[in-house]
Amino acid sequence: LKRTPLIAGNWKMNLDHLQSIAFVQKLAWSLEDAKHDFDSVEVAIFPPFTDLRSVQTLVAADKLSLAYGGQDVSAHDSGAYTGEISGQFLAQLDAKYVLIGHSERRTMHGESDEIVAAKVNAAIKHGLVPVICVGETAEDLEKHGQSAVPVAQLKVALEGLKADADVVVAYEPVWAIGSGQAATPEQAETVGAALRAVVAESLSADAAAATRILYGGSVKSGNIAGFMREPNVDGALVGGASLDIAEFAAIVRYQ
Ligand code: G2H
Repeated sequence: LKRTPLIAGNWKMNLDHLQSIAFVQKLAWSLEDAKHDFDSVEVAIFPPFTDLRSVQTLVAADKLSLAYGGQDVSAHDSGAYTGEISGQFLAQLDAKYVLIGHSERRTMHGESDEIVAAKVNAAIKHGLVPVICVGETAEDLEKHGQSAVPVAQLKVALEGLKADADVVVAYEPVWAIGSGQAATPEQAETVGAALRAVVAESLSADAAAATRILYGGSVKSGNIAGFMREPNVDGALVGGASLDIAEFAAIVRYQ
């Protein structure tokens, strides 16, 4: 079964409104100029919530082959949840994906595995594809080895989902995020294979074959090809390097 690789840019709280709209337009032109085949590599961006409406307008007006999504979603549908964004609102903006459980949410906003699982359910309920982020800290790595924590996190995140649930998994070792010190392709492959086994066990063999497992953590144009050669790495979640158009376009065109 062929899995279309996904290269995703997580802007975090970078790029203000003017920068982000110009960025989307220039990225689209750059990929068009390079005759990028969007059927062979899907491209997605995760701008701040406040830019999703503008991105939607631009993508629709110019018929861009660019997917986008939120960087987080509420576990609730609607109601008195000040500051939260419902999956329904994201779906209304034609968002396809949503990041869930990024390590910055887990560590800085106290998101437990259970909260992540509730958000995954909410995303699926509203027709979004959750990009479930998992990964071990340097301390976890030392104490438990590399796969144990991401495997445990993913098991909780997938609990109770249907056998054919459409999810993306992003393996992001916390020690590699924004540090310039990426994991090796071999490390990403080892954990990627372990995560695929969790999808098989928790959902189904078919879901495991279809699910894209991304690597994230200091990905750049110089190291993307090595990751993409691994059978259990189906793309990348790119932070810092997604903020530069030429660099991000080079990552998308890694082949
Ligand atoms: C990990 C990654 C994007 P960076 O957070 O999600 O960021 O590529 O800057 O390490």
